[in-house]
Amino acid sequence: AAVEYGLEAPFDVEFHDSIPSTNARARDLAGEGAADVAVLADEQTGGRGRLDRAWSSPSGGIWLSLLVRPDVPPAHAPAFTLAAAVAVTRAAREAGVDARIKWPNDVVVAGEDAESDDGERKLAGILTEMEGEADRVSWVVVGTGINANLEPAALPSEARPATLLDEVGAVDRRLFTQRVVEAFDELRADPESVIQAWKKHATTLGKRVRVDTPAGEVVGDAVDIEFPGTLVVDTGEERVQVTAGDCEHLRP
Ligand code: BT5
Repeated sequence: AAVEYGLEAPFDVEFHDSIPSTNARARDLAGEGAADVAVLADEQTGGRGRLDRAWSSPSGGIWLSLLVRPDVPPAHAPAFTLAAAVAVTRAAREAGVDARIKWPNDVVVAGEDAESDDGERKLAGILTEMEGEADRVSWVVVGTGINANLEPAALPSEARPATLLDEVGAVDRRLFTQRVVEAFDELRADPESVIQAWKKHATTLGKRVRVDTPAGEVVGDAVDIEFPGTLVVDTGEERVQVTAGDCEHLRP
């Protein structure tokens, strides 16, 4: 079923009932010179996560890609992932969900045992893609997948998914998306403010973590986050700055 989105400015909206991937569509639009477009779909048939993983996107979710052309160097792109995570977390908390941010790109709902990630379930994930020169990005596409009006059973169980439907009942997807886009728009105007906002809702800080990074595994205490989205892990011997990777919360 199609949904009337009609988002308010500053993003033009392109809505699809079904599309392979809103990120792929936003990248095409970037190639055509577009800016400040929100691509939305009710269903994606080829949704992607990081490292080309599949992202399950049945009808009823909020599959959203924001195409922006910020005046920043490519190294600042992680701040946009963080901004989207904060935006989704705020909207979910307003809707009554105890959402928190798991570094770097997950919005999760806490489980019974809030001290470890046992039972933490993934409500949303973010995939940021970009193109640009050394000193300035040409475009950034911030893809955000939010499990909205879906049953968790419609998603892969090994992914331990959470959905808004299951947590608080069906949401008005147009309004929810509007809140996410507004918050993102506010945060992107001041990327350095994102870090403070992120810390407020982070579940990773203070936890013992194992991070699988391109340079190897880092195990220690997640002690801080630094602009543009670097996780600082205290291994007991040194403080390691991790810019990318998959993070697992360990029991203390
Ligand atoms: C992400 O990747 O979490 C980024 C997901 C981005 C999706 C959006 S939807 C709109 C836009 N268009 C796209 O094509 N993509 C973006 P990653 O951290 O790599 O997590 C991927 C893993 O999450 C998978 O390997 C599964 O285990 C799990 N997963 C797949 N679908 C899920 C879902 N709907 N909910 C929760 N977990 C899921």
